[in-house]
Amino acid sequence: MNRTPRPTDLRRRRFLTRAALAGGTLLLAGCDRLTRSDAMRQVFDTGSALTQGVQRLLASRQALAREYSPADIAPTFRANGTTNPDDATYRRLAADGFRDWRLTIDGLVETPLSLSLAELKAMPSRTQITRHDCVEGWSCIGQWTGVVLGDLLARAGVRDEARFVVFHCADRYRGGDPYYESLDMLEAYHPQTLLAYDLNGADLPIANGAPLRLRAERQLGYKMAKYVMRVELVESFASLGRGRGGYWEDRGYQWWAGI
Ligand SMILES: Nc1nc2c(c(=O)[nH]1)N[C@H]1C(S)=C(S)[C@@H](COP(=O)(O)O)O[C@H]1N2
Ligand SMILES: [Mo]
Repeated sequence: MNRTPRPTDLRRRRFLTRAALAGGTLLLAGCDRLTRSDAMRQVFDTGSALTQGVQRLLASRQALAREYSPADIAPTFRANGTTNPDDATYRRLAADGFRDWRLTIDGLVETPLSLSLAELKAMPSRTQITRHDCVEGWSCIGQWTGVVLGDLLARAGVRDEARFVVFHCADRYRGGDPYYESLDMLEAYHPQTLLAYDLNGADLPIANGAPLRLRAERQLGYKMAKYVMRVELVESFASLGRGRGGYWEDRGYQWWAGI
């Protein structure tokens, strides 16, 4: 049934087109965190009337990162950034093979969780062979196994106000500020976003983030927090670190690091 669009419909349609175009352009340019996340939020707020452009934008954010074959795996996976946290608690946990280590999931969740490595390993897992790209200009292919972050979030029950997932790490980069990172909810629920405990079929080495590190396969390396101790659901990251959503973001890197 056809009807003449009301002015509000037209305005809304124009807005959606603009939002989609803005999002699309930014996706290609791979930048501007604020405009981009605002556009995404407004797109969701407008609810059911999604235009084709918006649907295309959403589809590209759901796309899978390329997965490789076992023959492509690098003989040794390069380590970068912190390779051995000197935090006393971390050292004590590592000395004991992380038997007493626990992952905390808290913040804007229905049920805060505290899970041991054994409990994480008992959950359904996913294995993927992907390429890690570091802004410093190197990449490395490795096989990762871990818990799908979305499964953990579902277990904790994410509250409606939550907009970002923050990863708190055990290390202070070069003895300075604590390393942390954050993802938006779309990236957090992406099927290839894992908390990994296994690299190339063996326990994750300390150099690569033992006992648990983030894999967000469509993002640059600095987003993939190693030595994750706590996953916190927040509405805003303004009060964390210097307020830009991550250790390197606080020092000028883009928050949106999609590749
Ligand atoms: N906790 C923590 N996570 C971190 C870093 C770090 O220094 N500390 N470095 C980041 C950077 S820049 C990269 S490229 C990858 C390196 O991961 P890898 O050591 O497994 O290669 O970890 C990221 N996650
Ligand atoms: Mo990096």
